[in-house]
Amino acid sequence: MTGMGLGVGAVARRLGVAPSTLRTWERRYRIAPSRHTAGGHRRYDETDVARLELMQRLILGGVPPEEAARAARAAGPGELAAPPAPPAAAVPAGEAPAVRALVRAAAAMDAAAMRRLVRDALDRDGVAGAWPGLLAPALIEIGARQAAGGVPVEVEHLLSDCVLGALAAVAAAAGPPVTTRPVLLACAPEEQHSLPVQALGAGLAQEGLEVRVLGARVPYPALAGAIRRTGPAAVFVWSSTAETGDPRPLADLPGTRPALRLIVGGPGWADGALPAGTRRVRTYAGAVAAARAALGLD
Ligand code: B12
Repeated sequence: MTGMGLGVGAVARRLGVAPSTLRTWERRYRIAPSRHTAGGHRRYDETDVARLELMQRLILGGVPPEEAARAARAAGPGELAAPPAPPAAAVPAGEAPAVRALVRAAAAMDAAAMRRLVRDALDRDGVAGAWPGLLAPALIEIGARQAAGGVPVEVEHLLSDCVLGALAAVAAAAGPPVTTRPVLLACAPEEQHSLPVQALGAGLAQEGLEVRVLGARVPYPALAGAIRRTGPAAVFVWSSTAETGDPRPLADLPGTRPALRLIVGGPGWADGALPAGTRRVRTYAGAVAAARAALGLD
């Protein structure tokens, strides 16, 4: 840190929050930098940053913001210097910095920072890079924390909504498709985990494939109807949990001419019981490759 201290943007990046969050904390909870430049810009020194980090750690640990701010304001040098992160704030050290930042922002329910991190990654890396590199690992980490009681379920809902919104924007901005036979994407009946299907749909659209995304909880008769009406080259069905991964009804889906390729993905499918000719894919890239192969693109 220079003698001038850090500006609000640099501190926000360090904490993985939006700059507006720091301004809100200052306004609402009176956690302010000790100095301002002659032009009135905020300047945070090491102690100011340590105070903010303590406030954030307490909030992530479940302390209400007002109380966290009071404790951070009152903290002496010893408390500010020792940063044993509470379990909720600990992101496995192996995670990429971007994943850590998104998980932190999600745990703090900082929607503005989440949207910025998600949108930047999608702009920079496309869905093919951002889903496996950032979005899926962050979702898995938040899911694991939620299951362990580390974060409340509303965090999972907010992160899902933020990712779904960003993926919808990508799909809407995709150029005209270069293929004609569509790829149909659906969740298995009663399967609410639609994120992978939305990610794959947006990613395939970004690659110029014609897609039809049917979303969450698609009953098999509805999927059958969509197959008859659209004559897809490939049908992708997602199941996240064993409750929705019964493969038997897949055998009764109608065929098309030329024949469609049935692809299944997600940890819910029971191995071994899939209808003959069904392709099971285990990664995002594997799903893209299977869809492209069904269209004769590779
Ligand atoms: C977001 C989320 C939700 C959101 C879904 C929002 C939405 N529109 O999608 C909401 C809040 C609605 C939700 C609800 C529920 N959820 Co939920 N949820 C999740 C979470 C955090 C992410 C889901 C997701 O997108 N997964 C996809 C990717 C990111 O994860 P993955 O499948 O593990 O990824 C692996 C592979 O599949 C592959 N991969 C990754 N991406 C892709 C993409 C493609 C195309 C392919 C082929 C492969 C692939 O790589 C990974 C490593 O191997 C997961 C955590 C998790 N690990 O999945 C829990 C999770 C799936 N949910 C879980 C549960 C229990 C539920 C509920 C039953 C909770 C409840 N009691 O109500 C309900 C309802 C379930 C239902 N009937 O559908 C459990 C399932 C446990 C189990 N094995 O049965 C999980 C695993 C959380 C946990 N750790 O316990 N959930």
